[in-house]
Amino acid sequence: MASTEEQSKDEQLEAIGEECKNLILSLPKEYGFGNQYFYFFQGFWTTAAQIQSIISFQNHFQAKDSDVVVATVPKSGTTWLKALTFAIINRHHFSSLHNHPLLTSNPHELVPFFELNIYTDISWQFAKLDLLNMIEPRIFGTHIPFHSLAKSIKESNCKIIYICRNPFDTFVSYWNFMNKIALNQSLPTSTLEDDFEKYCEGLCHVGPFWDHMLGYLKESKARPNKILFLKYEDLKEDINFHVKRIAEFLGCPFTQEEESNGVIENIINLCSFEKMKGLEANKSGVLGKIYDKKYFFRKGEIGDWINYLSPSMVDKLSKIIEEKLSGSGISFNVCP
Ligand code: PAP
Repeated sequence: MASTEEQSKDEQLEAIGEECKNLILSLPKEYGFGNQYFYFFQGFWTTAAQIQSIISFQNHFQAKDSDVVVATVPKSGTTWLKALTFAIINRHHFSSLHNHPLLTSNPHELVPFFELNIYTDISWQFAKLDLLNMIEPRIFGTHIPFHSLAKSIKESNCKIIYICRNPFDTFVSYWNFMNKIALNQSLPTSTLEDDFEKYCEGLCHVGPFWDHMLGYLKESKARPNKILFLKYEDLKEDINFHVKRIAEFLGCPFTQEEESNGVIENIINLCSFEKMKGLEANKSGVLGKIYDKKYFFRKGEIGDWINYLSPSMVDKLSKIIEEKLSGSGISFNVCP
């Protein structure tokens, strides 16, 4: 836990322009997950740097009907879904797997985040893109809740694929990730107990998680051709079915010939946790200045939470899930 003196200053805020800073200073502010300040902006918690880029994204992004957006709760399978989406959409360009970009690039380098890569000046600046001249269909990633996406995404015919994961494993994955980053930067780490409390209060990036899930779920029910709602555990259980489902949703179903030629299996293997974790492209190197690529591949399992959470934590989070999500249709398989 950081000291009170350390807590008093939000360094992200120091780097932000005057106009945006005034807006941020008017928002509710709390010290949250991973020793960061969070602001309650447009109905969710996020950091000062993110607010600046989300506003820029909302003001400037022009969606095309052919765009595909991979939207996720952090630590729910973003890297996996970006890889699968990229591989499915581009399968005709890279039918020989020997020169596939996923063998030499991390999925986050192939599918940029709006708020972390494209519309940011102060962090993770590795992908300055010419948006108008990107090869179509353009594929983007985001953690932004549905209601705060740029208007043109909601109004155009572009497609959104959403993934969430059981909150027990998501929390454990998030906590491990944030602590590795803190250690790497010689910053104070936070205890599992402290971060668990913050997570349960929704005081984490794009939290609370239940509102994030419910927002995308509602839209996916209202517009099933626009938003495909997926869960990490379902992909783990039957990846073959879900790869086909994603391709159909995107309007590029696999042909009989592709199926018999093993195209689906090739994509599944290329994007599998074991394959991706073992690639040099994901074992070394850094995204932006602080995110070691290897941090995105830890265990890739369902149920690792059992090694971290006490019975009382499990009880508390179970009650929150029951209270916030029961009746919504969202339920999770939490065991391997
Ligand atoms: P992000 O939101 O920061 O991009 P994200 O990719 O959503 O992270 O989450 C990382 C989790 O997905 C890690 O889970 P773990 O900590 O429980 O291990 C990571 O291991 C897992 N993961 C990454 N790639 C894959 C993959 N190809 N298949 C399955 N799980 C994966």
